[in-house]
Amino acid sequence: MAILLIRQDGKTPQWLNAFKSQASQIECFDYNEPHPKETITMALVWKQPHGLFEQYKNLKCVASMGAGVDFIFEDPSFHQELLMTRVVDPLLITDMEEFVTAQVYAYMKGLYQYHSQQSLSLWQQNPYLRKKDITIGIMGMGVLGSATAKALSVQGFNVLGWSNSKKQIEGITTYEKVDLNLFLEKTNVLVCLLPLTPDTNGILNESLFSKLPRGAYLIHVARGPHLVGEDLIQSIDKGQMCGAAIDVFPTEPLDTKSPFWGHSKIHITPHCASISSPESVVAQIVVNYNRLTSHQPLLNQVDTLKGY
Ligand code: NDP
Ligand code: OXD
Repeated sequence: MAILLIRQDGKTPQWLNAFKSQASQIECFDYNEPHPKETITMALVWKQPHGLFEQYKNLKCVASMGAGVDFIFEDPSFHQELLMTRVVDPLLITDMEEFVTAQVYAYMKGLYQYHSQQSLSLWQQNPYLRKKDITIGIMGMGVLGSATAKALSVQGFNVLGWSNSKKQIEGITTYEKVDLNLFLEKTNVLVCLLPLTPDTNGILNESLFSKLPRGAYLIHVARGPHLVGEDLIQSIDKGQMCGAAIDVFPTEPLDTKSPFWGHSKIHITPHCASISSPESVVAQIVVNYNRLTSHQPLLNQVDTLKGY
């Protein structure tokens, strides 16, 4: 029995080192190196090339290295007999809370505008917003959305949450799926923390933006395909949206020719809102590997019928 690590962005050595220091007894292989396919029972993946899983006849579980699992569902070689797990990790949660909070304050205080002014040596005070002027609406009130909502609420922000099923969270007004329009009409800073599924693909579009109060701001930290890029640019150009901070893109790295790069009201970060820490995450993978070996239920198992 062994674990196969499949990712192609050069970060595999960090993960292998974390296994070496925390569980040297577990055999782990890098997909990019020769490995005995018949020994593999768990695949630990991040944006794996599609079509590989069927080559591993003893594979039982595909574990995401992150919170999202969209790239596993999209792989035609993933089948219903395989188990799927994802990351639920305290560091991933606090990193996301902090990133979204930082973007909210940067927007409120107009910090991006001062950054542009600095490049022009322009000394100019601009009006800014206060907490009372902002209602933050979070789409997706799961592990990351709920924690981020609570972190903002504790700091005195007015926070709303929208999700498939209604949540009860002290201090936060929550809306269930059918009440999307009610949620949108009260939100002027929209945060997307939805999983990418067929139901949420393209959800951030012109029609949705038109239901927000005029001049709303978008903080998008979920997945690239949630957002219809041209719709955002048009909505900004018309003044319906006043700008956006975007961390995730349909193709990453973002193409150097993308109109987002040069847009003065769009602020880009390279999918860094919250990055899985191998040192922190490997511990739960080891627990799950041992559970898999002893036929016990897994932690953070994804309901493959639900799709996220
Ligand atoms: P969860 O699965 O815990 O939460 C998902 C939430 O979205 C749930 O509240 C769910 O509702 C809601 N939801 C799902 N589908 C719909 C829908 N069609 N309509 C309305 N609500 C819906 O996920 P996490 O919070 O752990 O992660 C969210 C996403 O964040 C990940 O999938 C990933 O894409 C992204 N991410 C981005 C990172 C970055 O660095 N930019 C880092 C980590 C994650 P319900 O509660 O009723 O099921
Ligand atoms: C994740 C991510 O899903 O980093 O964890 O986007």
